[in-house]
Amino acid sequence: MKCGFVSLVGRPNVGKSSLLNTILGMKLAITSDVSGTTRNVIQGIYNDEESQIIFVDTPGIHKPSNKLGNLMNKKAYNNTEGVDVILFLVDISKGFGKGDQFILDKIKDKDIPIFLLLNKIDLVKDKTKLLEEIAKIKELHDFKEIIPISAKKNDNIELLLECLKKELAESERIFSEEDLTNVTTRFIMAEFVREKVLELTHDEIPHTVTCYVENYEENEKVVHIQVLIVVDRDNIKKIIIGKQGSMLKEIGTRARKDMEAFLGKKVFLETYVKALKNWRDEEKYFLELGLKEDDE
Ligand SMILES: Nc1nc2c(ncn2[C@@H]2O[C@H](COP(=O)(O)OP(=O)(O)OP(=O)(O)O)[C@@H](O)[C@H]2O)c(=O)[nH]1
Ligand SMILES: [Mg+2]
Repeated sequence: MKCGFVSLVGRPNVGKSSLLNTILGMKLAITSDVSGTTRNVIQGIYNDEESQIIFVDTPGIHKPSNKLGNLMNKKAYNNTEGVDVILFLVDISKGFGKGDQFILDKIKDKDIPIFLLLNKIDLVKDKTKLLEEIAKIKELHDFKEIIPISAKKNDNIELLLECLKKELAESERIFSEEDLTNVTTRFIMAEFVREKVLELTHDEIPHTVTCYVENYEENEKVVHIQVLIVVDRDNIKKIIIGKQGSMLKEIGTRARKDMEAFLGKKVFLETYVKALKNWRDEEKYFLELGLKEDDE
């Protein structure tokens, strides 16, 4: 049995969480076309007959503009320590940029094999240009593997898993086969709501929305879930609620579908929004995001 830890790192929006979901064959981590979607480190445990691979999804590494950004970068770097392989993702439809180089410089001397994953190849029409780009990137580091993939279209994911297994050591399973992740179901439910907020409001609202499950009651057939959406300004609250509550209703409808797919049960979801001034400055904000404990 081949087992080990593999972390996913890269700039925001390159497709780390999408890749995690594709590998697991289910939606565990939320994704969006807005940068900075992932805030927490999320482990997803992949099992097959011959392996167990613990994939560690991390926040995109970026130029931080506030305390939250700093903490997110730190989380991402911390999770490149002690792993067996680093998957370094690049959005190849955009090419290899300064931000990618910055991350490579931080991880390349760690004595951990790095796989360079050129994601979003489905968007690359000019294959000659792609080959030229690969030739250039090859010179930057002695990557263990360079694999063009599409997390969205499931291209080369089998190949990636085969290559990973070659790098991992023989051992017993580390977690039981029923274990799926390190995060709680409540956390995942709150994330589903946050994803819909990002999806539906786009650039109208900043990334400072936080969602909590305030109440979670489950019986054999149904789950009742109450989610609080916290923002720091009244005008953002208004946007999220929408005309006569229409936006909030749509957020709820979409999130409920994901919840039902995940839980395999009928879900009654209630969502409401609160604006709390200075929310982002509060200690509690960082604590609740789970970003504090091992960052000291
Ligand atoms: N066309 C295409 N789009 C992709 C692919 N992989 C991811 N995306 C899209 O890219 C966007 C960002 O994906 P995420 O998985 O959220 O990216 P991330 O790297 O986790 O981003 P952060 O959490 O912000 O660091 C989403 O809109 C995805 O649907 C791909 O292979 N092809
Ligand atoms: Mg992500």
